[in-house]
Amino acid sequence: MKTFIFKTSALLLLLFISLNLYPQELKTDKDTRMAWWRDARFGMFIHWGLYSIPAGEWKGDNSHAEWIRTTAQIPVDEYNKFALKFNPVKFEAETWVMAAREAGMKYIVLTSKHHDGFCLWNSDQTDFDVMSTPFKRDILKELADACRKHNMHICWYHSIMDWHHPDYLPRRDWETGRTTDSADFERYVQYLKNQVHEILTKYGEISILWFDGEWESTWNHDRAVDLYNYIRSFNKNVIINNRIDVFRDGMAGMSNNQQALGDYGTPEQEIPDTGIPGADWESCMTMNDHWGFNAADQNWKPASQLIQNLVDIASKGGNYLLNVGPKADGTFPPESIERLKTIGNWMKENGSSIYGTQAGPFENLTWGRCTQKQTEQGTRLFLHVFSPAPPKISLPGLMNEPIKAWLLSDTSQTALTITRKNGSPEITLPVSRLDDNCTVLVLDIKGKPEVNKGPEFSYHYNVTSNKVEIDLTGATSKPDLTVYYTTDGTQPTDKMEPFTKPLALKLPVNLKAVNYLGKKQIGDITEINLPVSFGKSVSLAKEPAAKYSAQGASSLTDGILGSKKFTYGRWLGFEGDNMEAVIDLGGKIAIHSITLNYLVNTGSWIFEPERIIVETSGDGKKYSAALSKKFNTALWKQPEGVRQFFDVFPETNARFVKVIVSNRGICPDNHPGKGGKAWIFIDEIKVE
Ligand code: H79
Repeated sequence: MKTFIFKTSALLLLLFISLNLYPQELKTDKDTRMAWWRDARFGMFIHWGLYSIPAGEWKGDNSHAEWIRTTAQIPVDEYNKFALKFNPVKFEAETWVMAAREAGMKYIVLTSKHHDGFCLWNSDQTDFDVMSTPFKRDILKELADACRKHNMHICWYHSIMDWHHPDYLPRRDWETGRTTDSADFERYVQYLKNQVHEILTKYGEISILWFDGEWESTWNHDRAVDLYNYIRSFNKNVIINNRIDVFRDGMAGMSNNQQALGDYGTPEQEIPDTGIPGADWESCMTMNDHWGFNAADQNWKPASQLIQNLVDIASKGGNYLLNVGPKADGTFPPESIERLKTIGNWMKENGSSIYGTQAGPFENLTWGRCTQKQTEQGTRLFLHVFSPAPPKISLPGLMNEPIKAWLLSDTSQTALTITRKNGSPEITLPVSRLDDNCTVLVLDIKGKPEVNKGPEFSYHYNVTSNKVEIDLTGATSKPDLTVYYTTDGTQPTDKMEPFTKPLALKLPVNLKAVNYLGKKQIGDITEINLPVSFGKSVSLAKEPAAKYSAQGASSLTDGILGSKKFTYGRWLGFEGDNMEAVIDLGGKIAIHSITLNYLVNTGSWIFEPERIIVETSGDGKKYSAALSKKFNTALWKQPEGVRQFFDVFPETNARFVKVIVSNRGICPDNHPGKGGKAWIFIDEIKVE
C-alpha cells in the first residue's frame, strides 16, 4: 500500500513537472506540436548582435560577451553607437544554414533580440534595430528564407528583459543616470507583445519561440499567462519554451510547478543527471565559455566531447541546442566551423542512433550511453561506446533475448559476438573499426527492454542496537527470484546464504548481493558500503543557512550524496561562514581517513573551501590535530560539480571527529559577486 501511494504521488508529480499543458489544450494537441521537435534532437543556437562588435572586450577587460552592456557597465548612449558600426558584410544566411545542416542539426534558434534590446529585424516598434545600422538588411528575413529553402526549422530567441527600452524596469543598479520617472512597464509589455507578433507573422511559420530573461521582479506568472494566451490567439503551432513563465529551477532549467507554462524545460550549460520521464527538455550549451562572440576565448571543447554531449542528452530523452557566436563580420568562428564539420561527419554515419530515438533503458553504463527505437520485432538499442572503448561491453541486467548486434556504420551488418556473463549480455567490439569520437553498435532485442538492476535494499542505522538494519525493497523481492549475499567482501553466488529476512549488521558494512532465477544469475551485483560514521549523530557549531538546509545536520552521515544541485536539500550551505561539525561515533573506534563532498558552482557563488581541518578526540573535550589541508583559493574559476576530498591521517582510536571546513568568506575580485558573501556547500562525511 505504501509503495502504491508513493508511486501514485510520484507519478502525479511527474505529470505536473512534465506536461505543463496550456489549460484549454489536450495532450494530443501538444504531442502534434512537439512531434518534429522530439525527432530532431539537435539544433543550433545563434547569439548575434551589437555585442559581437566589441567581441567580449571593453577597456582592457576581455571577459565579456552578450552581457557586455551590463557586465562592463556601458552607458546606454555609448552602447547605442555600436549600431553605427554594425555592418556584417560577409553575412550569408545560406552559409549559416548549410553549416547547421551539414552538422546534422534540424533547427536554428537565432537571437531576434537579446537582453541589450537590439533587434536584428526591421521592427515597426523601434529604431534600435538593424535598419538603423549601415547594414540595413533584415537578418530574420534572410535567415528564415534560407532555412525554408533548406528544410531547416527556424526559431527565434527573444529576451523579455530589455536594457535599452525606456519603459523596461528595473534599471541596472549602476545605471543611476537613467531616469525611471516616466517609465511604464505596462507599455513595455505592449511593446514586447507587438514585437512577438511581428516576428511570428512576418517570416512565415516559426517553429520555436525561445524566451529568456524572465527572472526579474517585474515579470510574473500572470504576465506569462497573458503573453501565452496572446500568442496562442493567433498561433497554435509555435513551440514555446518554459522561460515564458517564472518557475524555472535555475540553470537546471525544469519547471517544477503545475501552473508553469511552456512546452519544454531549458537546462542551461548542463545536462540532467538522469532522464526526466514524460518531460520534454533541451540542454543549451556553448562550444567555448561564451554565448556571444569573444575573440579571446580559446577554451573550446573538443568535438568528441560535443558528440558525447549530444549522445548523453539523447540517451536521457532530451534535445541538444549547441551555440555558435558569429563574428561581427557575419562569419562563424573557424573553431566552430571545424567542430560542426566533425560532428556532421559522425552524424552522417550515426545519425539514425540519435534522430527519433527515445531515452535508453539503463541508468548507469560505464562505457557510454544507450538510445532506443521501437521496431516490428521488438526494440532496437543503439549502444554508444565512448572512446577509449573496452574490448567488450556489458548490458547490465538486460533480460531480453538478443536477436543480433552489429556496427551501425557497417553497411554489411556483420553480426558481432554476443555472450552472457553473470546474467548480463556482453558484446565483443570490432577492435579495428572503432570511432575515436563514439562507436555506435546496434542491438536488436525481442520485446520491450526489461532491465533487472540487481537487488535493491533500504537501510538505516539503529541507535539503540548500534547496528544497521537492512531489508530488500518491495520492487526487488519478487517471489521467483532468490537473493544471495555476502558480508565479507567476496562475490556472492548461489553457493552462499540466501537472503530471507532483514539483516542487522555492525558497522562498517560491506554487503554484496545478487539475484538468481533458479541456477542463473540475473542482473548485476549490488554493493552497499557503509563506513563507521554512517548514521552517527552530528552536531554543528553553527547552523547552516536556513534557505537550503532542508534535511539538517544528520544529512552529513546519511549515506546519500546530494546531486550537483545545491537546492537538493541534502547539502548544508553556509553563507560567508565556516562549517564546524562534530561526529560522535558512539564509542572509540580505530580510524585513519576522511572523505568529504563539497559543491562548486561559482556562477551561484559557491566555491571550494579555503581549508579542511580534522581533529579527533576520545572524550569530546580535548582534541588533537589529525590533518589540515589548504586549498588554492586563487584558482576559483572551476567547472561546476560535486567534488570529493579524501585524505588519510595516522591511525588513531577516537570517538569524536571534528571537521572544520573554512569558507573563503567573500567572492573574489574578478567574480560578478565581488565582495559579496561566498558560499560553501557540504555533504556526506565518511570516517573510516
Ligand atoms: O542567452 C544566453 C545567456 O546570455 C543567457 N541565457 C543564455 C541562453 C543568460 N542570462 N543569464 N544567464 C544566462 C545567467 C543568469 C543566471 C541568473 Fe538566475 C539569473 C542567476 C540568477 C538570475 C535564472 C534565474 C538562473 C538562475 C535563476
